[in-house]
Amino acid sequence: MAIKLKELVRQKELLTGGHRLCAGCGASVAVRQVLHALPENVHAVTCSPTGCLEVSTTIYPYNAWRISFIHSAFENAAATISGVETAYRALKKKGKISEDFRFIVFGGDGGTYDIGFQAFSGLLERGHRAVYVCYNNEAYMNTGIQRSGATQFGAWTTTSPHGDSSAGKGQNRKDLTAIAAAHNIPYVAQAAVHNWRDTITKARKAFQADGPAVLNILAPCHRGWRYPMEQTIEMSKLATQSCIWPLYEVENGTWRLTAKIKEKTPLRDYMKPQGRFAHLFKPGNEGVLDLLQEFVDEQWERLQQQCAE
Ligand SMILES: Cc1ncc(C[n+]2csc(CCOP(=O)(O)OP(=O)(O)O)c2C)c(N)n1
Ligand code: SF4
Repeated sequence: MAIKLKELVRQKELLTGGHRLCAGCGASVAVRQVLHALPENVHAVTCSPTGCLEVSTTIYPYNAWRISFIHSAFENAAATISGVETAYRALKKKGKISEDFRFIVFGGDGGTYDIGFQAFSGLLERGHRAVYVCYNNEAYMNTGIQRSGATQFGAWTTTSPHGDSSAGKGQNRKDLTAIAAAHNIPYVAQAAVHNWRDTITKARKAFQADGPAVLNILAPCHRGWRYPMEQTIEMSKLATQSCIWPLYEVENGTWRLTAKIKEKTPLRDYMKPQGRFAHLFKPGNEGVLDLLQEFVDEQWERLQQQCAE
């Protein structure tokens, strides 16, 4: 079914205004896009581990969610939603519940790539019917911008500082989307907040999947990436154009690019406006930039091959 902006604007927002996320935060955009894809007449239960999204939307006694919300510890949101989904299935089987429910996790990259990784993998392996959404801002933002497994090589964070003996983060990021796909689940996709139509289409597929689904959504953070707050959508777009964050999906094992790249732009165009990479443009650090470009080129080549097979 085609997605019409005219209809979307009439839908009730399930994450309301009045939360305390920064103006220009990519995470709230990602969440609203996903929730716009919820089928009509279903109830939704979401669970969020600690992170900017969770702490800023649930400050007691206020709550910005119009769907059921469970707070969980940083490491076990996926385990929590697994338990709830199992209870739901048991109650449905006994005839004690007849309504249709969907179960969602919204986790940051710290809570997904690193600390919640075992619970995330367990949910996928056990086959729970739940949608796991990683709003990915490539660092632990809520506690002051520490590097995560999603942080790019060479990026400045408070735990990957640059100086005489370091040029920022020393490791390439983990490829979580591919790791999720390796669980052979019905649906996995990589999305980004600038392309709302693509994200909502993917979220609809995720909600329809008869088993686990994963959405890894790039959600830029101006505090941590150090760009002017009104440029979040532009940063997301540049990430896709430079192929550091290509948009694709893996549906029942079939890989497919969902946004064509007419001409791959140099990574420098994406990095230059971001303070977290500013040191890489200083004399002596050119090699780091080249290594990151090499990594991105290799990954992009591999992805194109996977999508062509
Ligand atoms: C087990 C555990 N370790 C550390 C913390 C402290 N902590 C709270 S939020 C957070 C960062 C979350 O990062 P991420 O999941 O990437 O979400 P973001 O803040 O970027 O939205 C940390 C380290 C915690 N709550 N629990
Ligand atoms: S610090 Fe970043 S992730 Fe956290 S609320 Fe602000 S913009 Fe969003």
